[in-house]
Amino acid sequence: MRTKLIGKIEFDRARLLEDLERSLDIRYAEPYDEFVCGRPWKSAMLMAPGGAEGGVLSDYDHSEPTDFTADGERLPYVQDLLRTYFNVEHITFARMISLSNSVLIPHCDYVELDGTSKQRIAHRVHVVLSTGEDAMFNESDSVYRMKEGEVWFIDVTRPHSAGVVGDTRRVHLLIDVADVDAVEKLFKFDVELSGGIPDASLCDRPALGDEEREGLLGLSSIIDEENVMQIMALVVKKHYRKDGGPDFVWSTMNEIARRSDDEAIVKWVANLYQHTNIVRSESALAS
Ligand code: YCP
Ligand code: CO
Repeated sequence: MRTKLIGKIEFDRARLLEDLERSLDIRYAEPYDEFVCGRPWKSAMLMAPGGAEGGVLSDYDHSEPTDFTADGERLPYVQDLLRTYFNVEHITFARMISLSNSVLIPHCDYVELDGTSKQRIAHRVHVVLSTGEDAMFNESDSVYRMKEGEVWFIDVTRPHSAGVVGDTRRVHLLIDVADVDAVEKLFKFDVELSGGIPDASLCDRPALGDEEREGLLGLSSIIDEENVMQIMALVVKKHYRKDGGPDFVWSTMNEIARRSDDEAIVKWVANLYQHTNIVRSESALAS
């Protein structure tokens, strides 16, 4: 499913705020740290097969119907939202994601999955519970904002990244749903699918100036294996605010690496790209 806006949910703000407050006490997992430049990407599993604990790639008994986990039980309003607006029988996983002061490396997901898993989590839906001006999303060369209450399909097979370039605690529900013959069956609200990312959601980004570009490329003189993730963070953050042209992040990182004349850095960047965009295997980063 290509990325698109599905519709909008009206929240009961008082109840939402109560759950957001409660969610501060959850012990989040912090997976995918190799994708993260900044503070951790925090994830709490709220629904899973049999209500069992674990991450998306854990070994679940998929014959069990999806149910709320212990963390899911702690958030009564979020539970209500899921039951009221979704046909929960199609949900495989629902997670609460919290992000602040952090950007993710542009990457593709599902690359590690086989055919059966892809059926179970055929579509990725985001529900925006809490966000701000400094919270953005990137897909290919576009940067856009999902607003509070909006429900989106995200095509995670395309290069994408999330970023919160300030202090906002951005909280989304991430819902993985099984393949169905008609997407309307997934939802219990008025679905009005946009064609692609609506223009109104796109961020207006001025073109990156020549001096800024040279400044970034000049990081080649200081890049080393200890600061390469910080340099990645600078490049990704710049991408959220300025339009640097096609494939800005990876072409800039490759050029910084090339100019550094450091074989180890060139390899490091190439391996990171492989791991995050092409094949996901634990050994890809080790070499
Ligand atoms: C996502 N993909 O795009 C996740 C974040 C890395 C893998 C962490 O939401
Ligand atoms: Co992703």
